[in-house]
Amino acid sequence: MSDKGQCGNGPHGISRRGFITGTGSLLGAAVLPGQATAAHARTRGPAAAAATAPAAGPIESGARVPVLVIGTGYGGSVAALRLAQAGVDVHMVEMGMAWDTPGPDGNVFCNTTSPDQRSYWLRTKTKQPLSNFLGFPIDREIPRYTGILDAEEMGGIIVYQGRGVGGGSLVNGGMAVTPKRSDFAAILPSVNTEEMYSTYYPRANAGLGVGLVDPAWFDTVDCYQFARVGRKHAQRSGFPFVFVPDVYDWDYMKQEAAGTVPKSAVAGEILYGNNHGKKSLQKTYLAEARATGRVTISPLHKVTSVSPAAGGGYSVVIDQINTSGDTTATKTVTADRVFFAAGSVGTSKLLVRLKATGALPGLNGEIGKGWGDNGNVMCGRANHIWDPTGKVQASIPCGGIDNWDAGGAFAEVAPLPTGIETYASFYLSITKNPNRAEFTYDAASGTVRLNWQTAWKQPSIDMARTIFDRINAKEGTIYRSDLFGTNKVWGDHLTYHPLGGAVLDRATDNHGRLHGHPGLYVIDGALIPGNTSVNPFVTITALAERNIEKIIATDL
Ligand code: FAE
Repeated sequence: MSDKGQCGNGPHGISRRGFITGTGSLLGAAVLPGQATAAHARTRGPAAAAATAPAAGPIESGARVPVLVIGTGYGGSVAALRLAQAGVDVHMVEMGMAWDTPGPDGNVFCNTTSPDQRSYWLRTKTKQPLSNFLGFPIDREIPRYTGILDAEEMGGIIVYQGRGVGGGSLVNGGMAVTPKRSDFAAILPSVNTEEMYSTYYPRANAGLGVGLVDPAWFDTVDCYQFARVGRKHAQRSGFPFVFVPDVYDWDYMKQEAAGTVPKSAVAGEILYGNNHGKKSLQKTYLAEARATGRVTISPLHKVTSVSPAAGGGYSVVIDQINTSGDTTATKTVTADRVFFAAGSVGTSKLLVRLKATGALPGLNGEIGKGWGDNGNVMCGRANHIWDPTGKVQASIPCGGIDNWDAGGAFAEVAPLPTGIETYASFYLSITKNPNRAEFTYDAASGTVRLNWQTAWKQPSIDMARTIFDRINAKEGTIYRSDLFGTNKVWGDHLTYHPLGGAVLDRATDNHGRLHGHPGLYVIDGALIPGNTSVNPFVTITALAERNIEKIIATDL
């Protein structure tokens, strides 16, 4: 692609300077986007080059678009790609940054062990999921910036979410798990399970680039010693250990371990982005969507309102923000159709406020309901000195302990990539926690609240204990109590997997069409009623594939 094609005036007359402003470049005008894109593409391959090719530029006030998608995570990316392939022009609006330009250190993303301004969304101090080590707090001060990971405090729970073009795919562990059929059928009974498993899960897995670790390599490599210890302890207590697929490029990781390419997972990169190796949405669905020439993206733009427009369609109000989070412009555009893909919390907060304030009066009473944390709970175990877990740990988990049927918990054997030997085994459990919370609008403060209570994690703790109490008894080991505070065993204050708030077949019809307002759709994790029994993004993607196919066939 020529320099002009990448950075010159686009079809809508957007200038090079306009593109830099719109994307929230890390270097501002110091590095031209063409240079940065080329350098970045060299390290990430051709698909990445397509993904980072600039779109036409940020949306302009007064524009009219056929389809506007709010958010660029899994649901939004699937919708954009399939609509574009069907010949529809799509504009995506994303509140986070583009994450396509290296910072002064030459990297787009900062490392987990040295968080800087790029790490957190508008915070002056990091809010690390593991807040302590040996009981000491490890959070540090950072400049306030539109960083990549949002630790959103919603009353009784901190909800971690990715912010930027690619949504959660920028920060997550890439664990790409298809649930067991029977579990899916119980969670979403209105959806045809046969169709999901024969068509949409395979389509999602192919689109995401899902692959499995090579078991022979896993058995020998240093960076998965922690996972082999996890497997040994699980099996000795009679629990099945299962390999879990991932979107990380396993061949690349082999080369990292061999020292022949720049390290990412093996260097502990994960929470604040992976500079190499991970097939985030920027490299898969969004790269394909952009390659159609029909999809444009406005980063650092936040949707604040959607309401019926006088002449038909919907009037969408968008705040353009700078990297300090300040609004620099407020734009109003009109869209024939709007897809809510702002993530479970983002979509729920918007819809609850729009219903309560009368902007979308036709929404039904199910809006804001059915929210769950996918039963997330974390814990660590202290191993004996003869069971070291390794100084170098690949940040990408690749296995889990399945006690879902007997004890209601599926636990991923997670890394603790500190760079030193900790003798700790660390786990994120996904449990069958039945508690569900509701978002409500507080008119006095103009904010949306979630009524989740920290105590509602107790069922998750009990279910996780069905695994770890038995392993500790068998191994003669104990829980670590220094990772989430002093004398605190359970990481029960957070979730990585928010789900629900605009549940399928309740707040919407059986394909995500919002009741009461034709042309408005929900297509993200908000559709799923609080739990997927495993890590959720493959299910979010597969459901989006199913719904968008129907919507394209019948509504457009
Ligand atoms: P999501 O990916 O969150 O995208 C929503 C997008 O909308 C974001 O980019 C927002 O910035 C943007 N947005 C929100 N509000 C607005 C607004 N008003 N205007 C404009 N833009 C807006 O939604 N899942 C797995 O399956 N496997 C894993 O290994 C895994 N690990 C995780 C690790 C971490 C640390 C975290 C935080 C999550 C992890 N997840 C994992 C969860 C997964 O990333 C999440 O379920 C999906 O990203 C949700 O997809 P959605 O499309 O619903």
